[in-house]
Amino acid sequence: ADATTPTPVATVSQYACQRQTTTENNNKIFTDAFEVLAESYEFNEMEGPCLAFRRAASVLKSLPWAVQCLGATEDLPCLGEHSKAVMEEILQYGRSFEVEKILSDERYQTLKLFTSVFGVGPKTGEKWYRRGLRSFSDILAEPSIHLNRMQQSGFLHYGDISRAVSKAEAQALGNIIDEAVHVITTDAILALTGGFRRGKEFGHDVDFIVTTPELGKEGHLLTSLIDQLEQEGILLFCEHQASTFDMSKLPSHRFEAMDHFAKCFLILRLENSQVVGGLHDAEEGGRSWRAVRVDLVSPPIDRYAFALLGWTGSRQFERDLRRFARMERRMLLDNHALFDKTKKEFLAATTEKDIFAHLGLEYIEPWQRNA
Ligand code: DGT
Ligand code: MG
Repeated sequence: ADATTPTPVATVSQYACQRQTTTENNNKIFTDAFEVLAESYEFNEMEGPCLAFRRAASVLKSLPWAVQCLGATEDLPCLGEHSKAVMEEILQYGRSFEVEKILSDERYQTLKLFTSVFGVGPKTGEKWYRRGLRSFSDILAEPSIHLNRMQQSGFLHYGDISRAVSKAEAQALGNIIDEAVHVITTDAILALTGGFRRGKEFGHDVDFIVTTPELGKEGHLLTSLIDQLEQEGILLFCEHQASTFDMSKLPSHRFEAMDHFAKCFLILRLENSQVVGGLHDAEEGGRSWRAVRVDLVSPPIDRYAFALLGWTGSRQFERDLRRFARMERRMLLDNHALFDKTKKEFLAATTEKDIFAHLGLEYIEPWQRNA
């Protein structure tokens, strides 16, 4: 080769949907620090810096190498001055003093604790903090606090559902739900989605899509499935949200808004004997089961590809898919549809590959979406 030809350096895209990100993270020391900063900004309702740190973390997660000096980050997108200053501290001292300050901050610690309860978001956490509450016993001893059903279950099953769910446990739940849904309809479609579809070893919950090939039957399917799980005696908690889906609406601009499909947020009872390789921590305590958080979403079959893509995540991957569609293609994407603003028409898709193709993106496998 000609010695004067510069070696082409693969440039890293600013969009997670143009990067391949496996579960292997070579830059965890930096991304853990960025996640603390992002969360702290989130607790302070500073969306801009929060997203900036999430984007920076996502870029570092995609690298097949570990950053060993700041010079190596020169050509990387989404790393601002603040991110680089934190990285420099970590490179020099092995830790970030700014991050350590946040971790020892009472407000951060309390909001982190409160929002770790199922059904408690940053708003409620903040409200409790402002009332001077600092611990679970403070909350439970305060007579004027009304906990909703979800929060009551969150406290009741706190130990179990704050412990990570393993892949084997996710598979066991998949078998249980698969069996239950096929009692209702033989042609039911069940798909594992969320972090476990991306190949993660552990998760905070297990996410499934459940539907039927017959358009319109999916609403009744979810309620029947809940009845079936109840009859089996494994339904510990269920919050069902009926569908508010309306195809006449354009895709939503707001990412954080929930989608409009019928869905339910569950806590299920999983017997150790149902898990391959069985034994987990709880059994040592003399228990033969654990509680697990499960989300079921039930889109109409013609929305299946969009729902699958939207629920597979990661959240950062989803954010960037939408941002890419809007900024680079003048298209609107959400969990329901893809709309071309130039052609003023919806673009149909039966597979995830169809959606990537409409967007002019190289297909990214689920296990490469851990952005
Ligand atoms: P984890 O924490 O181990 O369960 O990890 P994931 O990636 O399974 O996260 P999860 O279960 O919270 O959500 C799975 C995907 O579903 C997520 O990447 C995007 C989608 N999703 C879940 N909740 C929402 C939501 O409130 N809004 C939107 N737009 N998407 C959501
Ligand atoms: Mg999940």
